[in-house]
Amino acid sequence: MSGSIVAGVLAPHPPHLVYAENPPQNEPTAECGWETLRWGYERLRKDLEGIDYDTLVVLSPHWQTYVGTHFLGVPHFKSLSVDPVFPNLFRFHYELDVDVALAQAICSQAGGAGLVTKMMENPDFRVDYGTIVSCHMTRPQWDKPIVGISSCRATSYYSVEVMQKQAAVLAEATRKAVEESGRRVVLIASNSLSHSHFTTESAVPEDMSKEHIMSHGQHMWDMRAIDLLRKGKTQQFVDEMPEFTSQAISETDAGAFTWMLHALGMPEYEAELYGYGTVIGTGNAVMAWYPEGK
Ligand code: 2X7
Ligand code: FE2
Repeated sequence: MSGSIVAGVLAPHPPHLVYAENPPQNEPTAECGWETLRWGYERLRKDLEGIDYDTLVVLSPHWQTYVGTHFLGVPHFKSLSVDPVFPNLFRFHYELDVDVALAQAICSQAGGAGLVTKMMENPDFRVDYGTIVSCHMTRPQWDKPIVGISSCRATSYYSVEVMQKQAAVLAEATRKAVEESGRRVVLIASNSLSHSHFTTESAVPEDMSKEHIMSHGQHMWDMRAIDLLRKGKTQQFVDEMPEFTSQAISETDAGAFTWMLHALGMPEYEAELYGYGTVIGTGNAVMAWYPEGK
């Protein structure tokens, strides 16, 4: 039977969200914090409970590969992930399975379509915190295998326009490989929206009296993005992506969001918004698209 993409999720990865959840895998503990986003993720998880799927396919801005797009290619990873900027918040003992067959299939489809690709087969590789946080917040049971895809930084090398063209090719390769695999998959775009952030942290990181958006301009850009996506104007959002990315210093520069929206077929139906909130000044939305309905 032909496989399908059963959902696409915009799943931001500030490590603060895992910190505030206090899962047993994370060493630091928090009193509270960032509830609107965490409650949003909770509602997302409830909706995903009603959907049958095999694998999570995630593209993360914090796995940065400067020669081509790489794919996790080892069946099992176990290690400690420490956030380089927030080691006080995120020291997470992870253990995860990889759907290597699907990763290989996407890798070779993308390679055949002209992208530079590589399977990452080093068993001692440390999986990046973006992948871990988005997957944990979406599926904290860690009972589904993942496909991990890197960000090849085409925006930094070239431009948002080049990044978008490559992301569209990767999306088509993903869709074809998923269909041929027979898998039912959930795609995850792991990124914040506006991404300019404070450079100092308050004494109590989860002190929500100190949390707010970096600037009014950033808020306006985030609201425009969410409004377009909630109205099903996905193509318009993607067309505006170069301006959005530069004006909101957005983490959409990584290509994850463009990749996912293309793989979903540029939805004309409304996105589900589960929550919006700021983390150390950045703007973050938890959203989902359900091509087959919920
Ligand atoms: O990686 C991140 C992020 N994207 C946003 C906010 C805070 C920390 O880490
Ligand atoms: Fe990030």
